[in-house]
Amino acid sequence: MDLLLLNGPNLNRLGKREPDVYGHETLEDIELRIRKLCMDQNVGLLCFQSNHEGALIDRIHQAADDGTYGIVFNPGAYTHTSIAIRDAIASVELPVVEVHISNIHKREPFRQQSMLAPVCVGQISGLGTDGYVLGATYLLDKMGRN
Ligand code: CA2
Repeated sequence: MDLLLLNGPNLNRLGKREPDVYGHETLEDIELRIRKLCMDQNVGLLCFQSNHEGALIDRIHQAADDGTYGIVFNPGAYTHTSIAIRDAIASVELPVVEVHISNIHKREPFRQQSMLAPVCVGQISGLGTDGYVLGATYLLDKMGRN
């Protein structure tokens, strides 16, 4: 069984701008870290990033049908706006961990609300890119307990 690392809009630009907010790592660096973590436990990692809401929704649906165990998901700005992504998560049985590099609760008021948190198993926010590692670790542990 695999985990899916899913990233939303603009996260393909990580490491290129705003290092004070999002750090220096690129998305490829993050994917490599999570891939190594999964490999140590003989679990595969699928990675997908899109700047398009519908593509993210299609990928969530695909994960439900292809035997993926769970999703580590940074939805980017769709976190704050997308009822469609919320409905997609609610429409699948998979555990989804919402991850934010920055602490969205310390930022502008429009970032402090997540449309998605109520349908995710949990939210990790403000721990930098380690949040992805912590989210994946949670799912790997949960997988081992099943
Ligand atoms: O803190 C996070 O991880 C966010 O999900 C990042 C999103 C933002 O809209 C959310 O409110 C919080 C933005 C990702 C934009 O990524 C950039 C990467 C490089 C340079 C500028 C932005």
